[in-house]
Amino acid sequence: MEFNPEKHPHRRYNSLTGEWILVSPHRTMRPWHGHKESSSERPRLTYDPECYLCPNNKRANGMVNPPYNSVFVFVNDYSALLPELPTVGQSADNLFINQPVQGECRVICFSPRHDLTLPEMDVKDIEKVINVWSEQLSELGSKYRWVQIFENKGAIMGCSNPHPHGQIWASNFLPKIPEQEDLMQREYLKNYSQPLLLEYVRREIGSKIRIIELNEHWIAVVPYWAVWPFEVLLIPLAHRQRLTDLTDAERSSLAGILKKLLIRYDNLFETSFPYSMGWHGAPTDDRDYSHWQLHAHFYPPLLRSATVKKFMVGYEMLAEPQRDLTPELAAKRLVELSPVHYKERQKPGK
Ligand code: H2U
Ligand code: ZN
Repeated sequence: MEFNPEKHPHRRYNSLTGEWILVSPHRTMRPWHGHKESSSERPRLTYDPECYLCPNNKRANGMVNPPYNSVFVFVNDYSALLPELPTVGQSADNLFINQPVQGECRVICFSPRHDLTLPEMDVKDIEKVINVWSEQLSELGSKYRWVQIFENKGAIMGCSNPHPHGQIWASNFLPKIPEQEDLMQREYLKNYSQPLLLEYVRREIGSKIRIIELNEHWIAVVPYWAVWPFEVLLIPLAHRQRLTDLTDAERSSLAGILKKLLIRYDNLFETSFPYSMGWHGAPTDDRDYSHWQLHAHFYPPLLRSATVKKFMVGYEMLAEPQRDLTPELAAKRLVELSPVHYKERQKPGK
């Protein structure tokens, strides 16, 4: 019998992190059970007097938000990292090891409108979010080695508030995942004389089977090594190390592809699609990072419906991640969806 990756259990290697994942495609020979639950969503208010992120409202620590009308950034009232603490004093023990850290955490409101999400915002307004991400990276990156820009979306992801917002955590240390990606990309450039993700993009464009969206400057694919059912990797086509390196044209086409990708996500189960997403660019110290290629990861937990999520338990916790649906099939499902947001289609007269 010949090995068929569409049918036979196999492992795939994540070339970006150096981790393996078990793929069990034979388990999806069952019919597709995806179903929609749009009826459970109620329209939201444009302004919610109870929301701690809406303009003019009071936050938990008593501070009042300004009457902002675009993107608004504030220092997280419950920051996980704090600036100006001792940086020396690392333990010398060989078992009980710790390290003092410094950092800053901020919250970024994408819009003053309480009822919107990124895919429902105008491309011009998404572009403003991208510009603020870049400004924040520039400012915090001048002080800290790693700036993690991310969005937690949906209650299922532990997000506390539907008001469209993300977070920014800056630290004087390189956290584990970007450290692995740094190592893998550095090795790849050394061995093959080109950046890993640029070669990856070239190969994905050649094969086409995992592409969700492609425009003049960006590609969105379900990566070959995806762990989450509908995981996506978003990468610029040109060699860019950080968000701050993007041209104006690349920023506006990023806004366009983000909107298109997130509309597909929402349309999959006709629900506001939950996920954690975030940017990985070169660390912001002054070492040589020519091996780095900027990219964003999207990790959505949903598997078969607006409520059925993939659990990372059992084998995943104890051995390694596992998936049934192949990344190729996941890509096919996303590509087959309407490019028009389901809420637009549901409006009277459409
Ligand atoms: P989530 O996106 O995970 O819900 O996080 C929202 C953040 O907002 C969270 O980190 C902060 C929380 O600390 N926050 C404030 O800074 N002020 C508040 O008044 C409430 C929440
Ligand atoms: Zn709000």
